[in-house]
Amino acid sequence: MKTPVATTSTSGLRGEYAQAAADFTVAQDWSAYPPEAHDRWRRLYARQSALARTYAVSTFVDGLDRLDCADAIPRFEDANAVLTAATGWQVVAVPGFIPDAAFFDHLAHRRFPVTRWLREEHELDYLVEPDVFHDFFGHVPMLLDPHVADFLELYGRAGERAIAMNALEMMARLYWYTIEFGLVREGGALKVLGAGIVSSAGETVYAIDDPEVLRLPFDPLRVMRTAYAIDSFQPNYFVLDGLGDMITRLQDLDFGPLYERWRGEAPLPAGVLQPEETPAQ
Ligand code: HBI
Ligand code: FE
Repeated sequence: MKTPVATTSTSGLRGEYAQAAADFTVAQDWSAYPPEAHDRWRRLYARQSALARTYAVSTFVDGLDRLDCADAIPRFEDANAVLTAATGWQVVAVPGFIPDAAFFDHLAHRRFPVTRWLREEHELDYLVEPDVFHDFFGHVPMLLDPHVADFLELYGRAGERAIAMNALEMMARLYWYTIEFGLVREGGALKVLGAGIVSSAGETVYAIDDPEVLRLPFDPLRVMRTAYAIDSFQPNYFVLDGLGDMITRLQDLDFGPLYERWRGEAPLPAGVLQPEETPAQ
């Protein structure tokens, strides 16, 4: 899944936007999925969950097991029973990619927007927009973790100010390089955290095993200053020391002065080690 930043129009996107409420939610309408869609989900799940057991952070694997969704596209109301008890999060169905302000408002209120439709058969390996497999399989298991739960709420609450300060790109990179494409150190090993990686067969192996790709220690300002690729595997990844790392490093950070100082500067190119930097171990 590759999300363009600062989308304000939903025209040209896949999904039934005409049916959506003002907050862009729709009914999941689970009974409308044809048997082929459930079968496609089952195959995607089998492939990606096997990879995740080797490559993903244990929090992801545990969360995935708790959601018990191997055999069919999950019913969001079933997931909500698990989520509410764990962290107070909910998922809400949306037609697809939604405008930034609506997206942030949902996150700020612990509602995670999950796209209703599933990719087609010819898109099993790659698609541009988020679908229910990326959104649910990739993101929802992590919502059961208290650190990720708090981080996403904080990110949602920070959205309005970032938009007002014309610094959305800087803030969006924090989401991109953690929630979507983050790596995390666990028991001395490098593991996948991000939903964009864990929902992709090719990138899961690449992000962890490729000896050439640049992996840098997570640093909020470095992340906010780094461009990202939306149409290829990432040229660099950032490595957290643990899931608590992202929230503890951000909760007391005043983004305002950072936006003021850096929003007008060209971003650092992805994949380039800067002077004085050392890659993550
Ligand atoms: N909408 N459904 C959906 N999923 C996203 O990941 C998403 C979005 N709207 C805006 C958005 N992401 C990003 O532009 C923000 O995180 C900056
Ligand atoms: Fe995503």
